[in-house]
Amino acid sequence: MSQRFYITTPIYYVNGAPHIGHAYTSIAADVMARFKRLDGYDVFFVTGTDEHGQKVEQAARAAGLDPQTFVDQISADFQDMTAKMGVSNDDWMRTTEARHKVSCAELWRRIAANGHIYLGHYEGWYAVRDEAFYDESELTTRADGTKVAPSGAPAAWVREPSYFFDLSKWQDKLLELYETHPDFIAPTSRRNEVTSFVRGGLRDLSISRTSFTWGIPVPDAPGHVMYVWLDALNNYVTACGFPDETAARWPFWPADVHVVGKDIIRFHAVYWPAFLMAAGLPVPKRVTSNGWWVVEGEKMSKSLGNVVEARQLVATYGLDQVRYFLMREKAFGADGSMSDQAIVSRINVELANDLGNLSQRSLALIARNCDGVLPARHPGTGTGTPSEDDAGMDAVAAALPGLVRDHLERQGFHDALEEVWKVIRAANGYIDRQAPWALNRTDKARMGTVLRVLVDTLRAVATVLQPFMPDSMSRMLDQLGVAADQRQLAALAVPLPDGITLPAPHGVFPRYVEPTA
Ligand code: ME8
Repeated sequence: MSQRFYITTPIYYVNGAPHIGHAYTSIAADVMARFKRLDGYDVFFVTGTDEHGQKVEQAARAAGLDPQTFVDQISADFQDMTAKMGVSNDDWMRTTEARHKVSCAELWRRIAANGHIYLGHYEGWYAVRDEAFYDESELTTRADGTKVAPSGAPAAWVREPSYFFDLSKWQDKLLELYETHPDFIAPTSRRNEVTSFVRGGLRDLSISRTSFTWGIPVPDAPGHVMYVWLDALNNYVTACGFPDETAARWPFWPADVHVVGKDIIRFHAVYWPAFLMAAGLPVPKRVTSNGWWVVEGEKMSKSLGNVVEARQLVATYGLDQVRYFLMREKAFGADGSMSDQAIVSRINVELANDLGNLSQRSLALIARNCDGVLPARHPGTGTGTPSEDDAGMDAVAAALPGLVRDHLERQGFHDALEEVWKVIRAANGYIDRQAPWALNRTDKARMGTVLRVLVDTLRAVATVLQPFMPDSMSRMLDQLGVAADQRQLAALAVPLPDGITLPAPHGVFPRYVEPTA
């Protein structure tokens, strides 16, 4: 039986419309999920929406809608965006679903039964925008006297009866987890940040609210709804069928990777494993955090009017082009800035020129000079015999899947693409040196061998690029004569049959030309 792999994205707040930041995290998780499927894993990939809490309740009120109607609309919009980004999720989790309410009530009961919940009174600072509690020491005071969290969210003083989780008792266990599982938090900078936060001491956490009602009721405690982060984090086990441990998907827990933005690492790497340990459940294997996208150097904000809508970007540049840009332009954990100029340059230089032209040039020569029949490598001695240059090209292509796998294991999307482009650049060097167009007149056997080396290289390239650009690579593999059931990484070990007829080639990546007004 194949190995299992469970990957998640954050579930997104439905207080506003989706934008490119949400799309980015989901596409990154999608590339991982698709790569694992290609590598023979049994994959479970979950994304969805986070629909409870004060922030969502306030947004519904501002829209003049009852919360359920409001969240239904926005969740549907997120789901539409997710599908339009080519995200191949296996489930769509919504925290207002009945299955999730059952799961949360059971998680609460288990944590309580193990003695980790007590009733008290919360008095302190709360930022609704972050749905987070803050210490006075973390806040700054504006000229008008308002307090703001490090994220810039305004904080208000709240005072209400509340249930508490004994987070303060979990410091040693959490530090032991980080110590014994060095890959639990990535990248390293976030790991250090979380470790020092936990070393600094933890306070018990308020996990119920009584001042509003839009949440999951605390079992046997009228008036209390669960803290939205306890509810939200638990979506990851709900999706596996919790609390039904005979559910088909239960064996996927614990998750292999939670992909999250750097803003929410603390919730995933501190609160979440503590809740799970308190409930007697296994903790996830890895929490990996992506950096921030800004637009032409500016933070995206409604007031600046520079919020990039993912579907709009796709309408302008094409889906695979946008997916490629997002994965290529910056390292996953780092921040990066997007601009039209940067996108057009990636499309025209790397996709249209480096890869598109290479494939078009190679395939057009086969169409023209070989009647569209895939040439065999020349078997014996003589003019077509493989050269050192061929062997070098083959070796570079053969090493590619392993290199890409190693980088993706650490969410090194941009390094993986750099490895692919090294091979593409090497192949462009090879075709220029070998000049198969000239060989057509002087040495047909040698031309056949060279074109075959190029097709085999392009096949390796297109195979490993499928998770990044599924549609375009599917078309490229069609043109290379790779059967639909021969597109897994393992299939690269089996050579393409000699003598098959290739379809007429057509360009996969057009250059982007600014539309004339
Ligand atoms: O935090 N650049 O939901 P959320 C990159 N509901 N990524 C960005 C981004 C940007 N500019 N803006 C947003 C929540 N993101 C909670 C999560 S999980 C149990 C609950 C991405 O709608 C990034 O991954 O605020 C970030 O963590 C996520 O969107 C936050 O989405």
